[in-house]
Amino acid sequence: MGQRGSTQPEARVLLLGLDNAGKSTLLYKMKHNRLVGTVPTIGFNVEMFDVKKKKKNFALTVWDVGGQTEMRRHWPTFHQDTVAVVFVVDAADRDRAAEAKRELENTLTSEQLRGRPLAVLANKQDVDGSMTVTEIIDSFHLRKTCGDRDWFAQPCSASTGFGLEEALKRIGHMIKPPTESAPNVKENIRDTMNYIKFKSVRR
Ligand SMILES: Nc1nc2c(ncn2[C@@H]2O[C@H](COP(=O)(O)OP(=O)(O)OP(=O)(O)O)[C@@H](O)[C@H]2O)c(=O)[nH]1
Ligand SMILES: [Mg+2]
Repeated sequence: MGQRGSTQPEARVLLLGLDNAGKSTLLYKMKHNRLVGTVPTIGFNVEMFDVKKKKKNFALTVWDVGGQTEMRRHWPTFHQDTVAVVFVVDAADRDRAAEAKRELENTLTSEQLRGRPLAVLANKQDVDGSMTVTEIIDSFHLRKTCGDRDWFAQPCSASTGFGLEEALKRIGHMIKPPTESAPNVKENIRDTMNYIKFKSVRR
């Protein structure tokens, strides 16, 4: 993360989804346009994207949190100050669709995420026989589950890059720019680290 953007106000986006969904692959492909070999995330990764909206420059920080079962209980620690959720689904893994649906629904019950916009990314579209976006919208009952919040679902492939630029653009459209007085990226990341440490010590 460079110094250049570190004094910009931050809008935080949370990247969630089951283990193996492709979150980290997607994050690095979006950031560096490179396919990076990943290992299961224990903890989180964070990357920053410069965004301009309504003549305001701000930093979109994307927080990619590990999706393994034992990591999921830490997800709520990241809810505070999140302006939008991006939920990544492994569209090639039909056997785990019900589990992904359950975790998404669970996440959306969070008080801290109430009314926050949601993007559902149907990843691994390069794999033959992957679930289509329509299948995911229907089988996850997304229209009902999302209720009044802004949301969209989009096909993508973190491996090939298909759909990622559009997804980032749509996420940018969906969120409100942070106010000038919002904490900057550096302060926010430091505060979040302290908050996470505090939570884990108290657990
Ligand atoms: N074919 C294909 N494979 C993908 C795609 N995206 C990710 N993968 C593969 O899926 C596996 C898991 O990817 P990760 O990015 O590590 O998954 P993750 O969601 O970060 O997993 P956790 O960190 O455990 O939560 C890796 O072998 C990736 O190469 C994709 O779009 N297509
Ligand atoms: Mg990961």
